Amino acid sequence: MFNIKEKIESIKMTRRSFLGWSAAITASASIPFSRGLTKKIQGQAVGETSDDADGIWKSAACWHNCGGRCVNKVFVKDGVVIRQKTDDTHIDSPDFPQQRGCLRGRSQRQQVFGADRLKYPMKRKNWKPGGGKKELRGKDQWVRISWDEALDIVSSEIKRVKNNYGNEAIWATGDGEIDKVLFENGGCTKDYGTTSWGAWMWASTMMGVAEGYYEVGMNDRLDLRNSQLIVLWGLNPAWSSPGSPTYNYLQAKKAGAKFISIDPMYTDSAEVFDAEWFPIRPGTDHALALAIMHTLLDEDDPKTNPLIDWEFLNSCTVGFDENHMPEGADPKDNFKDYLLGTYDHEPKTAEWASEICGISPDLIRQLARQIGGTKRVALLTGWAAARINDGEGWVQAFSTLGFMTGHMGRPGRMTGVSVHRAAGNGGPWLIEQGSKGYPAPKENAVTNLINHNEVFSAILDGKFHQRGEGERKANIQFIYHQYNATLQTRTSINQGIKAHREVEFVVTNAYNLTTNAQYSDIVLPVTSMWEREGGLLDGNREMIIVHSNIVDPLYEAKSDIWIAKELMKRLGKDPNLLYPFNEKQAFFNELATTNVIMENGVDFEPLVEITAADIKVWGVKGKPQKGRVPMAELIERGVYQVARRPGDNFGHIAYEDFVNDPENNPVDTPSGKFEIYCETIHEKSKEGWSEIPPIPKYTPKTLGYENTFGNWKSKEKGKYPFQLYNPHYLRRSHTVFDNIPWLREMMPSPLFMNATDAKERGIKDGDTVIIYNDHGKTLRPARVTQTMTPGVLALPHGAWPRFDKDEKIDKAGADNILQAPISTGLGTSGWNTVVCDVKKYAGKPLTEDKDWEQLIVFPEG
Ligand SMILES: Nc1nc2c(c(=O)[nH]1)N[C@H]1C(S)=C(S)[C@@H](COP(=O)(O)OP(=O)(O)OC[C@H]3O[C@@H](n4cnc5c(=O)[nH]c(N)nc54)[C@H](O)[C@@H]3O)O[C@H]1N2
Ligand SMILES: Nc1nc2c(c(=O)[nH]1)N[C@H]1C(S)=C(S)[C@@H](COP(=O)(O)OP(=O)(O)OC[C@H]3O[C@@H](n4cnc5c(=O)[nH]c(N)nc54)[C@H](O)[C@@H]3O)O[C@H]1N2
Ligand code: SF4
Ligand SMILES: [Mo]
Repeated sequence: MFNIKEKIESIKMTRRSFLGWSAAITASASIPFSRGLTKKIQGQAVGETSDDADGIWKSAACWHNCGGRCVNKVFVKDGVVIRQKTDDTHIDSPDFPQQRGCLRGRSQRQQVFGADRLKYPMKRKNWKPGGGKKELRGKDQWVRISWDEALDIVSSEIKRVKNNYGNEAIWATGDGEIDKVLFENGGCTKDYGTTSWGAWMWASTMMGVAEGYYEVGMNDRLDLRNSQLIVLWGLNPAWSSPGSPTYNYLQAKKAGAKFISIDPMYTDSAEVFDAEWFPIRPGTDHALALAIMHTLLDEDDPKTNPLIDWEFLNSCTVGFDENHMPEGADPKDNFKDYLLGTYDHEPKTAEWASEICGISPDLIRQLARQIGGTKRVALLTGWAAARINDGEGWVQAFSTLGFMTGHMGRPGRMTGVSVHRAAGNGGPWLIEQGSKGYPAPKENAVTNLINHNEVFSAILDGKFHQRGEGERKANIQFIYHQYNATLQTRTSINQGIKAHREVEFVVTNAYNLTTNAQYSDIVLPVTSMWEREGGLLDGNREMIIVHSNIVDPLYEAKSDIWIAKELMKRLGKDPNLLYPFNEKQAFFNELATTNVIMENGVDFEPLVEITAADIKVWGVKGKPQKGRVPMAELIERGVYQVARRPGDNFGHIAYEDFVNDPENNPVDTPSGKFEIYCETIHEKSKEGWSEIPPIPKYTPKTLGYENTFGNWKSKEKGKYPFQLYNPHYLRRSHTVFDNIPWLREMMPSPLFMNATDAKERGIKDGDTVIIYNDHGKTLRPARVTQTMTPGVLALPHGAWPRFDKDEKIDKAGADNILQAPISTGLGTSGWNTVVCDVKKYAGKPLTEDKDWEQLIVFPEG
């Protein structure tokens, strides 16, 4: 059998060389590392270093939901990975940048070959059908069992729970192969939410703008260089879009753009781009946007001081003033009169907003003048500012600011979401990823769909709100966790743990002892992507990664597909219904059906050239085909990237056709225009949790800034005087990588807090603090800094909780310890709206995360 100890010992990259490498990364705030070295690396062809003549470089998957997508290669010798590198497949240039990995990708080996990999199927010692000491979940001992025993238990539990309580009693979290099995077996309860998007998920498309994932709402990266002013409104690409985006923004900087950052934290991106920083309170952007627009209205003079694009408003939008209202709407409900306070007697002035958002009235007016008075502006936001309770109005207000200033549909001018792995580079994908060709799964016969905020209360209270219908009963007795970290990433962790101790059965497919796995009865060890056949991962619009098998499956790990097939058999179904061919054939199918754009910028052609010999060598079914790159060459390179140059046919100006001729190119709304007055949002919100007005009227956000006061009028602070939010953190991809000691050493995951706030509470940099509210308590070392907005705490997203003995205090700073399980609006995930308090911890100070014991179940013997 595979000997992990030997393998780890033979890994040549030392911890020290890794830290040196990653320190360079963070010091330069994630600008792809030392691009000057490229030429040197270039001279060194694949597998050609003197001491490694018999090894081979392979393209290794980095498959996480990490905000980037990069080329990662590993040097494999005698089945052992001894070195990693990143993109050296072509000479780097600003127009045609390499796709360089970050510190997490670079430490992937520490995950795949970590001492904490799960090795065998395991059972909780006290588990019995029906639950067996359910309160011991998370504390019980683990017993090694065989795959046969494990799969027999899982399948018989599926049958038992289905017979006793019906299919609704089975809840499969995330999206994965197990869904398909359960759908074949009568269905299961599912959950949903706005996860990444916050309020951008639905409110955006309802009013006619893009939601942000496919980035068609932004111009492409070469056009970004035409912007004179780039506003990063809640955006920190250096942390949350690692890979090439920061480099792309830097080209705009070099071309002369000024940067502004509106953010509770002075971010690494703000530093790299030398941005003017407007420190804002989380969840108050809506008020700021209204005040900017009020200032524009107040100061605009079409002749002497044009700040508003009236023509854009007239031709492309409805709802701005009483003369441009959609049919059936009350003219008094127009946006302009709301801004001016005509009917509510509350003009949305800079003074009004300042009290809420914390930015001085003069600075708000300055901001308005810069945005309205600069010709070519990119108004870019992330999803973070909308991952708040009652966030829909912010999405509407931000978009309306773009409409008012006409920064849309023209070179160097754009307003929209610029986030995740395609940040700073808008436009349709230039490569269409192929399909594995598996049959479509059966439709789920169970219609129960639980909002993320209610997943655990549904278990504990036996009911939930089915959107569009009302209250439904729930009786969940079986949780199947696959490919997600639900117990950590949806809502209140403490409530989640209670719920996990309530049901009769919990099973998790995992490769580490994740939080989901810790609270399970059965854990099935899965392979990582490095141990599978290989496949494709799309990156940004210009490139696609082809990754290969790196090593054989470790220990007794099996793929999720293998598990799904075995469960099908045990449930009396034919696995071929779901998987009529093997994983190698699936990889081949994906390659064969991937298409790439042609020079004309319109048509697509097959990417991969396949010969009869390739098909024979692979032992798969298929036909030879012409394509742009021979199959073997593509697999060796591990990436295909469309070369770009200014003036090529691959550029993108978002909404250009609509803005040029709105009548003939309507957007997808009832009016065919961008809807400042949006009846759809209003109507849909009635099916959800709280009513949203058709225009973006400011209301205090549930658990937002206003809730830090006991009395808003007298400005007396309340029980929980701080706001807290969760930046996505470079040490992790959500919960993934949090177990890696190297990364723990690099980035300590502190609580970021303002220096004046800290001083008032006697907290010094590095002190252990306790952060608490009604939902939980958590500890962290404080990072005391002037680069945080006063009154605001930033707790990095994704740490795995680790509790003290009596399970009262989490020591790891797991963000959802502090989250309230509530839904607002259309069912938005409101993670960045939390109120809490913080004080110096009176107990034993924390040791550094890097020194914590790893969660190893069966040490190598
Ligand atoms: N408080 C708070 N909560 C948040 C956020 C926040 O900002 N604050 N952000 C939210 C956002 S934007 C998102 S996208 C979500 C992410 O929420 P999740 O998707 O739940 O988080 P991940 O940590 O990415 O979970 C992926 C899990 O899948 C496992 N895994 C990886 N590969 C495989 C595989 O091949 N098979 C199996 N079986 N498992 C595999 C990993 O080990 C990991 O446990 O979190 C959300 N939650
Ligand atoms: N390193 C790393 N990168 C990631 C991820 C990860 O887990 N780790 N996750 C990826 C995923 S799935 C997603 S969805 C994206 C999310 O990416 P984003 O939505 O961009 O989220 P964040 O990176 O949390 O926040 C971006 C910036 O917004 C600021 N911010 C937070 N709240 C507010 C607010 O209310 N107002 C304003 N103005 N600013 C605010 C934060 O300080 C931060 O600088 O990140 C992706 N990138
Ligand atoms: S940004 Fe993502 S894909 Fe790229 S190296 Fe880092 S973790 Fe891997
Ligand atoms: Mo996300």
